[in-house]
Amino acid sequence: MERAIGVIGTFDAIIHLGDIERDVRWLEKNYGQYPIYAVLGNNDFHGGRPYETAVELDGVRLYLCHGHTKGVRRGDEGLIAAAKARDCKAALFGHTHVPADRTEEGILIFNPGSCSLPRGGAPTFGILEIENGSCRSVIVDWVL
Ligand SMILES: [Mn+2]
Repeated sequence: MERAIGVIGTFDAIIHLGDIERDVRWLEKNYGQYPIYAVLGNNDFHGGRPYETAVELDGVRLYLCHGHTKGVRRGDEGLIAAAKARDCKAALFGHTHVPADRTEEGILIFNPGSCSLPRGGAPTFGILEIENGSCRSVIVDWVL
């Protein structure tokens, strides 16, 4: 995370999509001046955060979940339904550790992958550039 944040440089908020374990405490300690949005994953047992939520950033509503309760290994249907139910333009998830950046039924399906435990490729993270109600998504990969 520290390397990813260094690569990004400037940003307005941090989103962590679950299996947060100690990560969010580290983020809050080191980057507590930024808004940090985080959801619990299937390996989080301490509570204190929701399993899913929606946030609105500069006019774009984002649905956030870890993905294990939405069947993300089988397909996008659960994500699309949950995002639509919350009037969101994008569904952000983790769990698979495999990056995704595609649009289905008008919903951005976005998984940043993993910057520490990638599966099947290089470490990755995601950037969303949100401005005036529009959202541009990028997956960044790099070799450690
Ligand atoms: Mn998981």
